[in-house]
Amino acid sequence: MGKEKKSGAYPYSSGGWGSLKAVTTILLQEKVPLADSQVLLDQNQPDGFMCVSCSWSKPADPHTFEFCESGAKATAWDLTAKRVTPDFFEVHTVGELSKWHDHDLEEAGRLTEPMRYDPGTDRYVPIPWTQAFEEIGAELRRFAPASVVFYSSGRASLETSYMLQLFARMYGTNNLPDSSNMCHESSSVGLKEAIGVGVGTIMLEDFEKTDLMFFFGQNVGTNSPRMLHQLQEARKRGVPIITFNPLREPGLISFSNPQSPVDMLTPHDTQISTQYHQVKTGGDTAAILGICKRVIEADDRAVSNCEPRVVDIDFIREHTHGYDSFAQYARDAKWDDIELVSGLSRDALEAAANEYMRANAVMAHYGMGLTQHRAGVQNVRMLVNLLLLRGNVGKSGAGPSPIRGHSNVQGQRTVGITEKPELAPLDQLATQFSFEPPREKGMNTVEAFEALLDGKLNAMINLGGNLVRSVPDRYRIEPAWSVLPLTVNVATKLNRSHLLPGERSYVLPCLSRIEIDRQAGGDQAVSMEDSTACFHGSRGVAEPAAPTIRSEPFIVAGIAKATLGDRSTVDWDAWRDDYALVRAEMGKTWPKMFSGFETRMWTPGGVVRPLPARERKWKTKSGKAEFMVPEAIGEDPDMPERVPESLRLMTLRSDSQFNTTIYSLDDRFRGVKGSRMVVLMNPVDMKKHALAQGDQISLETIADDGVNRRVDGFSVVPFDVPVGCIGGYYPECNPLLPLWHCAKESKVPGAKSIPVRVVAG
Ligand SMILES: Nc1nc2c(c(=O)[nH]1)N[C@H]1C(S)=C(S)[C@@H](COP(=O)(O)OP(=O)(O)OC[C@H]3O[C@@H](n4cnc5c(=O)[nH]c(N)nc54)[C@H](O)[C@@H]3O)O[C@H]1N2
Ligand SMILES: Nc1nc2c(c(=O)[nH]1)N[C@H]1C(S)=C(S)[C@@H](COP(=O)(O)OP(=O)(O)OC[C@H]3O[C@@H](n4cnc5c(=O)[nH]c(N)nc54)[C@H](O)[C@@H]3O)O[C@H]1N2
Ligand SMILES: [Mo]
Repeated sequence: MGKEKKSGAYPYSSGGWGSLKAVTTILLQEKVPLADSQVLLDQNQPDGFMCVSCSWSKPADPHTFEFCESGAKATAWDLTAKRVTPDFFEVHTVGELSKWHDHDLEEAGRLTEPMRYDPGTDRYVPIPWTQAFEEIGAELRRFAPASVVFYSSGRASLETSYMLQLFARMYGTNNLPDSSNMCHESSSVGLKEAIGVGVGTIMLEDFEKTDLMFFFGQNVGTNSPRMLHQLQEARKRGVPIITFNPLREPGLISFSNPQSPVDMLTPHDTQISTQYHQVKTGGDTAAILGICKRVIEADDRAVSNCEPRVVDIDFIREHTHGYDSFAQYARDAKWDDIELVSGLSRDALEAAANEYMRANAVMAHYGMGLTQHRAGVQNVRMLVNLLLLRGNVGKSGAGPSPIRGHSNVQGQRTVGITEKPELAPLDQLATQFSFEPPREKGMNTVEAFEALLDGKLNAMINLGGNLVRSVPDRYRIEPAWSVLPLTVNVATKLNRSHLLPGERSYVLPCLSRIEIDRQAGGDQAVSMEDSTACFHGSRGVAEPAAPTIRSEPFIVAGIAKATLGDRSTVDWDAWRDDYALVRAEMGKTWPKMFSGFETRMWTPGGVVRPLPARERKWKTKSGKAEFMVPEAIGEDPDMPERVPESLRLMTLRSDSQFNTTIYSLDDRFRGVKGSRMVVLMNPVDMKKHALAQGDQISLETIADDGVNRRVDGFSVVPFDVPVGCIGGYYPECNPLLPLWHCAKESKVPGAKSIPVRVVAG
């Protein structure tokens, strides 16, 4: 493991010299002035700003350089010296910009002024802020609230999100989808059912106490690299890490810490994963079942031999429900089925189980490899089954650990961004603000786009995001989006979604969190929640990209006031000027979480959010932690196993992108250069399809809904990926992903298992 060179794979560990070079390259590419590059030193420091990239936890005692390559790239992207001013739009019509590559659109620089689309000239033209608010307010008043969707993309602060949800509800709708609907909603649903909280229970200190970690479908080296610090520390203590991933991701194999001179100068990288299992995409439920089966059968033997139990029977009796049926299901499961679906041998799974049985405190980290499947919720529940067997929830050093995506995606939900009325404190909001909130369920992201396709939407108000790229079924979505009566995009950079203007379209430039937020009430700070359910304050340090840019709270308050007028009891202007007033209201809505937050938000290491499951209090239906019996281990109802040429396409992120933001066309870790239009394929599948490296192919979705989904222009790259599974990039592959191919319970699109076939290029 570690250094061997695989076909097409990056031969070096993640971090290290390559990482430093990549940071320097992007600082130069974005022409970030030297003074601003110093800003990196403030990243994730107790008094500085929280990184805009991932949501990984911020330690109380941070490293001097508490940033990583991905965070540095995201920061440089925001601090760029390039600007998209009104002059830019005078030169370029929307029709012309539509032909630009996604990378070039964002690379053009930071948006500086509010703009409205002018169909006469096919250009965006500048418009004063107050006029933009008035016009948007007047439009919104015309529409039925149920036909308007308020999307948030996961970066906006707790304060902005609280304001947005209140505005939407005062306006009359629970249509508050967010990026987690495409991301960890399978966790929000699955963990809530299983342990009574929809978030992970581990904290940073658990890394010091754990004695085994699982990693399922999360690419730590690229997507949450600061976490490598904790992994490395744990590995130094000899803690094993068992990884399940179809690809051998360099960041999960070994790591050299670019901030540790010893690591940089010695040839010995730390090995990260001690076992690496290349599970088939969609094979996780089967793989975990195999591990559980081994544990339960070992326990059965212990019982008959009067030896100490292997499962934590006291915990199971006192704290769980449904063990017997699950145990019986696991005993009855056939190894042949488990091996076929997981693509892993019984020996391999038993080796993982043996390690698990030796460990007293086990964490299970996971990401999109589990959640973005038709059976995404089941995958999550299955992982909890495994943890429950040996009491690995609500114990130090142990617990489920969904690694969240966007830097405040978890927090947005905490403060009421949800389409599910039962998850929002509606009665409290009703009394606190003297209004009657809507009680009917709103739309999540997939439902919102179904409504869009059905012609039922009048407006999309987007707080960040680039939905025409990030949602499934792009070729069906785009025409529907471009005839919407109203789109409002609050954004830092120009993106594809702005270039399909409907009847009326506004692009409103907002500050990045990195920038100083000056309001009438003084410089403002905001707050967010990380992946381990801790809240942190964040204060911008860089000069704003332009004086005409406004903060997100300013923009939300402006639209809310213009839309609601006298209907609202909120003094939106006062909130706009002083965010402490918003935090005070959050404290009234959720006293346990946010009372005294104004000072507590600066607690080093963050304010710990109270989670009953951490204390083994289970807010579930039965009042206990729930075992689950899977419906089927052959996971995917859309996967036509009968079609011999079918392949499972997983859509991946490279190290040079943040979701739809493409920093460059390279994927350094996977050794792909200069193009993202590639298909990573096992040489066995290449042979079966008579393909050679570099051959041009198209992919076509296998579905019987009468829609032809096809993307052309891929080139084939031989890769160490399980037979029958192929990899492509997100968002380029999104036209292949049907909107309905999503998890039943969470509606998370099945982006890691799209049934496709190869067609001639
Ligand atoms: N630099 C950077 N950082 C990011 C982001 C970014 O785009 N760039 N995005 C942010 C966001 S919003 C999110 S949600 C997170 C995403 O971070 P991750 O959760 O890591 O998501 P992905 O990169 O989509 O895929 C994760 C891994 O799943 C594996 N995989 C695919 N299918 C399966 C499967 O069926 N089973 C298993 N076990 N593994 C599978 C893939 O090989 C890949 O290594 O990262 C966040 N951080
Ligand atoms: N096929 C496939 N599809 C996927 C995924 C996948 O793995 N495969 N992953 C899914 C996941 S996990 C997610 S989270 C979604 C993400 O999808 P989206 O929510 O659409 O998110 P982004 O691509 O992060 O949005 C990028 C835009 O956000 C704006 N922006 C950046 N910073 C800020 C800010 O501070 N404030 C505001 N207001 N705007 C800002 C910029 O203008 C930028 O162009 O995509 C999902 N789609
Ligand atoms: Mo995400």
